[in-house]
Amino acid sequence: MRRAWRIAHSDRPGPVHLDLAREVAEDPLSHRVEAFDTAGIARAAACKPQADAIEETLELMGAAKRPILWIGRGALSAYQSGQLKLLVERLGIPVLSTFNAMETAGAFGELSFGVLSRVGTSLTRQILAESDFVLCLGNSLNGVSTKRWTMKIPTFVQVDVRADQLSAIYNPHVSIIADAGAFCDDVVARLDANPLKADWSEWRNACHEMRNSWSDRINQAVNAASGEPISPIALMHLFAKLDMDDGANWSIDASNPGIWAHMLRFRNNARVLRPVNFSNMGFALGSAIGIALADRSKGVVNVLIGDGSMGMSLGELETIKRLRVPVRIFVMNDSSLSNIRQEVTYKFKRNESGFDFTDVRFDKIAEGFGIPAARISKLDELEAQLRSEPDEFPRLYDIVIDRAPSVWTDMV
Ligand SMILES: Cc1ncc(C[n+]2csc(CCOP(=O)(O)OP(=O)(O)O)c2C)c(N)n1
Ligand SMILES: [Mg+2]
Repeated sequence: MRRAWRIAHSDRPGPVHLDLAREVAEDPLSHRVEAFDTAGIARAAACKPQADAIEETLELMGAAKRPILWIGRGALSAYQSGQLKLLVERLGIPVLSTFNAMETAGAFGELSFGVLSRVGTSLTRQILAESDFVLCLGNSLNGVSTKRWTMKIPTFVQVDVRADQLSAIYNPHVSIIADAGAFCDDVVARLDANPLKADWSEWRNACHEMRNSWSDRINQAVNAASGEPISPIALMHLFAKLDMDDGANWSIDASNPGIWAHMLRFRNNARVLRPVNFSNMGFALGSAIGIALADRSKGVVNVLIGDGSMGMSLGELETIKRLRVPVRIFVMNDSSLSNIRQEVTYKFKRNESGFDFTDVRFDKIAEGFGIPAARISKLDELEAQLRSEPDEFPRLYDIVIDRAPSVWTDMV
């Protein structure tokens, strides 16, 4: 259990699978189980960086004109503890997040520019392309982040508590084995004593201009969208407009829902679950039940889920109803396995059959389970319902989504 706790809380924090042998599960406990010292384990896991590696990093960064910080899930504990915020304030450089660290996408106010992944947004792709130095913190530069290792990355330093994540595919100029929080503390202390002379205000301004153009592109896409069926871009824009990504809980399924969600800004300790590495469908609803029940005081969990994934998860609705699990389910219903259809069209220029469903009424299915639900065909209907929503959950919105916008070509 000590080991499980350590795994859950260090490195990339997350759930741990405990595999109990049957004899262990059947045996009555013969002694009282004492609580163990979790703070001690956390201290032992906080591996400190070497001082000369920090000097080398700051020398490279100080010589750069357009540095960025690209954080991954390995930096999540440092974000939650506030250590990362101090580092970002001291450095004053633009911050990108990996898909796996989506909850940090808007964590640092004006310095946050969102999620860079295989798809990314046009803004995050542009910022990486124009940068000349990247500090990768708790970011393994995996296939999802780097478009299967085809992205060009300039001079970079990689900091990770796991040695096997360093130089896995890309070769960093400096690699540092350290806990992200310990790295933040040491760099902040070093900069307090001896600040860098570099002035990156021009670069910051250039990034802010890029963001303004990006907002214009989003507004254009939203205005150009026909009202019915609902454009996925306009749906994300509505969530952002209603601040539904601010400090909130989200569980997001595989496929296009996760990709369109790159447009959200997740601020103020939002919590976001998604199946990054295996991108397994049918993840979001079960996970939402887990986090909603783990701590009911944290409020409602928003679920963003495609109709394909929803079809795979229907049995969960019974559990949700019976245990009155506080979830707000948004089904992005485009009657299709759109991500796959769009990939085939994009890569192979073919339009095969086998991706599309008939029109399934998930609102009626939810009602069959006793869960209040509505079918939404227009965005202003959804906005009106969300604004006057009773504070009672679970609840499901079956949203008719326009399947035409492709994540391969139309991501803003
Ligand atoms: C368990 C599982 N089976 C199959 C896949 C392959 N796959 C990836 S995306 C996708 C389509 C998902 O459709 P839907 O949930 O409706 O989302 P959409 O892309 O249409 O928004 C499929 C079949 C997968 N990722 N996981
Ligand atoms: Mg679909």
